[in-house]
Amino acid sequence: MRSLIIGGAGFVGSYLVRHLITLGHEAAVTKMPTEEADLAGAAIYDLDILDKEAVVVLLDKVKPDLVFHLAAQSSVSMSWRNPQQTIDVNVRGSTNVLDALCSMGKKARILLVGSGEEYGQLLPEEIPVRETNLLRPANIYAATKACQNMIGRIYAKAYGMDIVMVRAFNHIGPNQSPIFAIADFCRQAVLIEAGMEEPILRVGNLEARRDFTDVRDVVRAYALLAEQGQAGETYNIGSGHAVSIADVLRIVLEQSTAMIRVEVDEKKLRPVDVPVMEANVCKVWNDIGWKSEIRLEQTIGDMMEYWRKMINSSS
Ligand code: A2R
Repeated sequence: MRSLIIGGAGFVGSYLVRHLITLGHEAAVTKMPTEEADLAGAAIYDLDILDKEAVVVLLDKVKPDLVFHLAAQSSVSMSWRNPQQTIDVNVRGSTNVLDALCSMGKKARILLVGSGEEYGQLLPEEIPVRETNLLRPANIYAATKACQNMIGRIYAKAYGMDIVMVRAFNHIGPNQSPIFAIADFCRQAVLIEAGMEEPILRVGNLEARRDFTDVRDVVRAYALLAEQGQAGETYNIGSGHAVSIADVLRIVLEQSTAMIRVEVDEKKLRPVDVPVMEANVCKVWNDIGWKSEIRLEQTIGDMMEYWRKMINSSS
């Protein structure tokens, strides 16, 4: 099985590539020309998905059986700061990938990675949210991923393309960028432990409730869906349980060896924050038998260890 992972040098991509290699896939990975990639066993190619011609050339060269499309501007906060770039990469870039696949002689299966953010504001009776729920995206990132999903469905129907779509809820794990809240908490806690920061951990909205899954569970779902998911269908990927950011912070503080005070930083508050996101994960369980397995405490513990290693090795 030859798999192409577009955006494979990112946080999720790096885990996915390693997982696919252990499953025996022949892995080809694309990264941005500016990115570093340390992915032993994979063939690595530079690709900017905004360059449509380059996407066509690459697909023709790799001739994959499976394509995992992960390349994206993946940050909600960045999407507020740079909506144009988010729309370009997540909508125009994804359409370039679909167009190139559509024109490729060989029929490949594609997994399009979307987000639980697509649902946006949920009514109490809609929680946990099912795949058929109305989409009310509440930020630019969410709107672009909803758009990608709609275009994916249209291409699957109109051109008979073999497309499986996912809406991944928040995923976390070692090696995640600290532009994301939980990685930021772990990094701040470890800097405080190391005596490199004053003992104040700065946070944004602690009330929001999110559905967190370990990235290692997420990539297991992607590999299974690519194999067994139904074409033209969308699957929620999450734990099925929302927890408040305050509860996650509590786990971080419990796992830290330092005495830490928490302060709200106005700059970390977002213009619009959806109060609750929780996935209904019955469809993915019924269709492919996947559910998340790694406990939140374990994930946070591994993230703390990751930051201890990073910070100790740089000091
Ligand atoms: O922005 P960079 O240099 O970190 O590169 C990111 C890459 N990327 C692109 N690749 C090709 N052409 C572009 N125009 C382009 N713009 C960005 O996509 C990065 O290597 C990758 C996305 O990885 P992360 O930002 O680490 O996201 P993560 O958490 O791995 O999420 C994977 C997927 C995304 O579609 C998210 O929206 C979704 O899962 O949650």
